[in-house]
Amino acid sequence: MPKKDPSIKLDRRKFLAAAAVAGATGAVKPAMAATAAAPQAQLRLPSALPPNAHVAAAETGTPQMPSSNEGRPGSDFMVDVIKTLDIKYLPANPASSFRGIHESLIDYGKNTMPEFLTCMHEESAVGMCHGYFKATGKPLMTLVHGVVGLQHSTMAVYNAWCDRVPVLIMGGNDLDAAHRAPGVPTFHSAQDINAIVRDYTKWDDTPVSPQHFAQSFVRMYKIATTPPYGPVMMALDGGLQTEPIREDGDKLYIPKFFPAAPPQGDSGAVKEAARLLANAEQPVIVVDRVARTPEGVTRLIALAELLQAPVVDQGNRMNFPNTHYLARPASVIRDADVIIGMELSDYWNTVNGFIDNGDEGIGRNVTKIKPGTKLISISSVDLITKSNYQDFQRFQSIDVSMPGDAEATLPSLIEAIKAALPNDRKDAIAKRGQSIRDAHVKGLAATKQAAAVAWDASPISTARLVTELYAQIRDLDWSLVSTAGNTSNWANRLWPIEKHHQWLGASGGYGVGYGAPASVGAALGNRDLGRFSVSIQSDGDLMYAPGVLWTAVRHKIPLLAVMHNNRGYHQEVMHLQRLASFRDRVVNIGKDLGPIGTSIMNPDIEYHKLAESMGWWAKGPIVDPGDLGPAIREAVAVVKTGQPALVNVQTQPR
Ligand SMILES: Cc1ncc(C[n+]2csc(CCOP(=O)(O)OP(=O)(O)O)c2C)c(N)n1
Ligand SMILES: [Mg+2]
Repeated sequence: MPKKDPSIKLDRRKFLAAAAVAGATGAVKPAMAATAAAPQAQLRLPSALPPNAHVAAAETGTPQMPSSNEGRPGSDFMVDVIKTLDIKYLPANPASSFRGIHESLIDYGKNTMPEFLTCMHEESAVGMCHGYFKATGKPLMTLVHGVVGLQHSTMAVYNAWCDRVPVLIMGGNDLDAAHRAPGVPTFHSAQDINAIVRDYTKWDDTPVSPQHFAQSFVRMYKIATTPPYGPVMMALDGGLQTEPIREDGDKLYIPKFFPAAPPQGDSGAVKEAARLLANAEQPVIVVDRVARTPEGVTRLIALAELLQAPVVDQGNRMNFPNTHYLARPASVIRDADVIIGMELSDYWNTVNGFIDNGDEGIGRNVTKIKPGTKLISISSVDLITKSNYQDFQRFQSIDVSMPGDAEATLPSLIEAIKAALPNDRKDAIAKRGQSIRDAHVKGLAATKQAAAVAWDASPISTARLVTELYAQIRDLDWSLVSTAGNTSNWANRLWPIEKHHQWLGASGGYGVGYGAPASVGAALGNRDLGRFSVSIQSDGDLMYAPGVLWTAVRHKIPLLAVMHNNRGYHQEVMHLQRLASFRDRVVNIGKDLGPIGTSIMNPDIEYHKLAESMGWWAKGPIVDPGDLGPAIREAVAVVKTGQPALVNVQTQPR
């Protein structure tokens, strides 16, 4: 290609700047018209001079156009790279720092694979990616505005990190200080935007050439989707997106992606763990995020049945059917002589109890297990610990510790246990199973009895809320995508949860505001898989970023959201009440039901109207428990037509 005359470029830029000024302010037009109409001598000076290009850019924040539009834009090649990976959607809030790739995605890429979904907050976009992955096992990508958009997204990124969920985040950034536009685009640029999320992402990069982008995009996809999964970050320079590609004789290529095999526990340690488990009198299996896939559930059932050992499911995924006779509550660990913990986010807190406030007001801990109990761990979390954020929890000494992925290690562990099981113990093991079966049946009866307490209360009891809800969805291929707020875990205790997609787990980092966006993201995934999505939506959680309700309607995402509207931040109510009692004081409730700063009432928020205003079918407030079943039935019928529906239910605190 012949080299361009730089003076021509300059003229073109000047022309564009003038055009931008005319378009943005209208201030130049009259002066220009005057120039055209009147001879030089009669030119009257305006009372205020029109802004020059520099001032106009600073005032309007209109970023510069690229130096040339000849040749292939870098961002078109980026789209080619992105399309080699199986990324179906791109939930994002728009921003100029990624306008290059945005334009390429929707025009050159025809807005498919990925399809842009309009979000109203970057936290909602990442939360949607988070929920979508848990429903489908496929990662999504998002684009955020460098600095401010990324700052908005951070809590959701932290939740994904703690929950071990891959999210591909790309942030626009204008790195070149000599060329970026002054004013807003410069406020929104940083030397290293990735630093904002570096402590809670698995990897990040800032590519400086199209080829670098291709390598790094495939690399970030691979890192994010290799267990332990996690969010990854890429800063996308504005110039790299918008400038035409100069190939300099080298042909660009796109590396092929092959998934990596997950890491397994060391074979010697697996044998040692098997020996301990096979010879244990009372082995207990504790699981948290074991089942990355439905296969994980099958493998866990095989392990539990082989050992006839109780399984305590800490519930950050659906790991084990709660209808299985070996499903037991956490209290069973007190009798254990061997405990195997798999993908536990908090091993210390599994075997120790922490009493808030305690005798001295600073917390007290008690052991929950017998002295001498052997502890085994398989966890991939050991492979990605970082220093700053304390999600690794208190240190727990472990007898046999295997950094590795539990689901992937289960087949070799099962084989090793089969080989280690002494023949003369087989009867004792079968007997152990029978006594656990009896305890399971008794436990279920006790749970049902507890659920009946205050059945007719108004506001409505949380047990009744989830029971009425289940009655309306039981015959569908339902998926409980989120339970925001605290409904005393009733859904997981009362609903038969047997399939992997029937319970997607919680936020990971306990950052409130996850429930609404994650449930919309999960519902999107479930929509394409033909499942019926249901969420229990708390009031506090919804109000962090309710704009995601609009996204659900705009993109035709069916979801049944039944509200646990206890008109407050009840978790915080309890913290303050408890601490005030400890200090021999009565907590100040002002004119509300909860301590000052914890109520969401006076006025009560009309969530049904909020949802309606964004196009949802909605009903409420439901105060009489007798009205609940019929209202949910109506909502189910609406969701079956492909729309979201919300039922606003006033509930007991938890
Ligand atoms: C981003 C964020 N802000 C504040 C908190 C502290 N917090 C923990 S639970 C909670 C209450 C949430 O209210 P809601 O979702 O209505 O649930 P409820 O406790 O009422 O069931 C709050 C504010 C948090 N965990 N995350
Ligand atoms: Mg609440």
